[in-house]
Amino acid sequence: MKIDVLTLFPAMFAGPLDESIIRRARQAGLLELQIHNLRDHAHDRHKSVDDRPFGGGPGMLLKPEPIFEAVEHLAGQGARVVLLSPTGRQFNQAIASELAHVEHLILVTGHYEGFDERIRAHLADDELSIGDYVLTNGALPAMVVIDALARLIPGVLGDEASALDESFSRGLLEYPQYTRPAEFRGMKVPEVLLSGNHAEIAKWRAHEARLRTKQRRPDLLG
Ligand code: 4FN
Repeated sequence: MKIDVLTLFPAMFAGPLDESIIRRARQAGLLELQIHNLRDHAHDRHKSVDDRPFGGGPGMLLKPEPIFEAVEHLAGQGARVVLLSPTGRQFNQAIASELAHVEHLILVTGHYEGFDERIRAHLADDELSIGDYVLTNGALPAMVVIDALARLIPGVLGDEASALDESFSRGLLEYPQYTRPAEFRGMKVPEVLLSGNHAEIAKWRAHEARLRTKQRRPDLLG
């Protein structure tokens, strides 16, 4: 999978995407990730990428020309152009699974007050938000999306972590888990988990997962 990111803050991407599983995916060639500075696509000698909104009002908007040209420069046939923006549909595991099949993704991140509307209307194929809070720019959302997609690329995860997908695809939160010691400061591990009775353990876990989901995230049960 190839992912291009357009941002005004390429340096923000340096640490998080060079660690752990993402790093291995990149080294193995399973994930081809390129971060592009939007400012490199500005025309004028001041390298301006933003301008004031028509009609007045506070703040600045990202101009259409640099973003259109950057995307056209990167997009071959069939690249999916995704805008990260609070106006987007909320990113979730189902969207991650769907996007993980895309061959070439271009993520466009915002700054200032946002984008000229023509970018949204005529350039983007899709618009995603990672949640409802005010951010300074779209770099962290882009990294969240990249992280969620990367681990779904076949070959990126070992068997252990893949198991997590099975539990999530059942749509429930995790059941409580314990490791040694069996008693810590008077706090005991539930007896059933020490019993060796695998059928009882599976039953207990299924019950706890459902209970916890119902109590804490009823929205996941639909
Ligand atoms: N944010 C809200 C309402 C109005 C504006 C914002 C906001 C960065 C360029 C967008 C934020 C959150 C999740 C991108 C927020 C995301 C962004 C995201 C984002 C600078 C303009 C801005 C009602 C959601 C609180 C700033 C609500 N997922 N504007 O944050 O890019 O992807």
